[in-house]
Amino acid sequence: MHSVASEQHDRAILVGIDLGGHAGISSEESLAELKALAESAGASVEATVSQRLKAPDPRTFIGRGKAGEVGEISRMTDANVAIFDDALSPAQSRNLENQLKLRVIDRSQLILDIFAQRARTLEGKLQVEIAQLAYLQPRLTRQWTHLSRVRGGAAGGGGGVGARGGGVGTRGPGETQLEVDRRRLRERLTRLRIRLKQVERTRDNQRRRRLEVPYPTVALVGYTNSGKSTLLNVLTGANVEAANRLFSTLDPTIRRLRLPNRMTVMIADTVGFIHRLPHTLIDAFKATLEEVRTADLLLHVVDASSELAAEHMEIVDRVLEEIGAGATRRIVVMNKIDLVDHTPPMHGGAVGISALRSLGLERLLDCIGAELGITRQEIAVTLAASRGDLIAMARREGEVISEEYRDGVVAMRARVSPPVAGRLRKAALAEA
Ligand SMILES: Nc1nc2c(ncn2[C@@H]2O[C@H](COP(=O)(O)OP(=O)(O)OP(=O)(O)O)[C@@H](O)[C@H]2O)c(=O)[nH]1
Ligand SMILES: [Mg+2]
Repeated sequence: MHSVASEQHDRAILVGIDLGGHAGISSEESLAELKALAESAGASVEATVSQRLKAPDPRTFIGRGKAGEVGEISRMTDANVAIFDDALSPAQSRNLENQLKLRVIDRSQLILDIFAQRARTLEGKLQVEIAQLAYLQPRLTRQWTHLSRVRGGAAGGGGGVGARGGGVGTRGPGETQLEVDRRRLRERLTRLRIRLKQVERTRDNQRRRRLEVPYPTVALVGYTNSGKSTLLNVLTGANVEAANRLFSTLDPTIRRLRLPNRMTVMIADTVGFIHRLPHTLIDAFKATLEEVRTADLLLHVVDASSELAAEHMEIVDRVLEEIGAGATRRIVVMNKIDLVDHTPPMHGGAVGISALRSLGLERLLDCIGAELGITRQEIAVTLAASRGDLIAMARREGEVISEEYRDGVVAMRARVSPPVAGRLRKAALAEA
């Protein structure tokens, strides 16, 4: 799939509208975020245009006069792409491209483009391409001739959509170029989805094997750029790229972490969330986000130095709800406290840390231990005395209350995490 804003250095003009009077992130703040997104994609921002409107224009999104102004500015600044902060309808993008004589993309396409640049694993690449094609599907119209241009043919000339000659055996009689493009896109989507299913099955098996190692899992979640990867690195010595740009991390990384209370957990870094995350992306990434959905505990990492911390938290909560992790227990981690001179508001047992300066980490680890400790359960099982491995595991990962050996068996009472309890029960000769 083509990358929309990355091949060469793009010069962008940003366009947003202000509908006025809604809570949450203002249009100005949203445009500032769009600028960070554009720069994260490798474009330079030449100008930003905003218009106050009661409602978007159904034909050109911004008013027609404003569109003329955007065209003027783009010529003056030599911009080659206009990036709109809001979702454009297929017709709006088309009309704008015709009028502005510029490539026109919207926020969703920009985010998809960043994801396309960052995807490293096969699974990530498949997910991104599926999201891009799903986005393109309803936009594939006669005027949208990208696919046909690639093959060097223009889709039907003037007026009607003409059937093209030639290509015997590749298309039926009378099938138009547009229909061919649509069919190809559908077929490619189907192929990609089948391939992704296969890749996911492998990953699922890996996860199941990992879960046989009975460690509770903790997932780092949060707004993009809040410091999740930095925290994973400082806690586990992992080597995940952490950078001051949006969506550094795409593919999940999982590491083992030993807590001060001797509990071992698996901790997973995940993709960041953002204001108006494209839906095709959430859908495509459902499987990757499985790490979040199946976690025993979420660490919601917040950039406490951001003026929009509260709005970001709300957006993260909403996405968690949407992917089915709304009910999972969580610790709110106020990160980057080295940048705030006042203590950030610590509602509901939040923990303040600086991942970069290693501040507050012991307390965070204690909180993780305490939260997961709550889920420890007391079990009484009889094991074959030869299962020294399991007895050692119970001692290592939990608290053994009593052990009694007789006649080649051991009766044990212990307080352990649910996965350890499951393992012990599976191997038990009897349960009290
Ligand atoms: N001052 C300060 N900067 C921090 C702290 N933690 C992280 N950062 C910086 O914040 C930026 C983003 O950090 P990352 O760890 O990449 O953030 P992330 O949440 O993984 O971001 P995505 O993967 O893009 O979602 C980097 O420049 C970090 O150095 C902190 O405690 N204090
Ligand atoms: Mg990251």
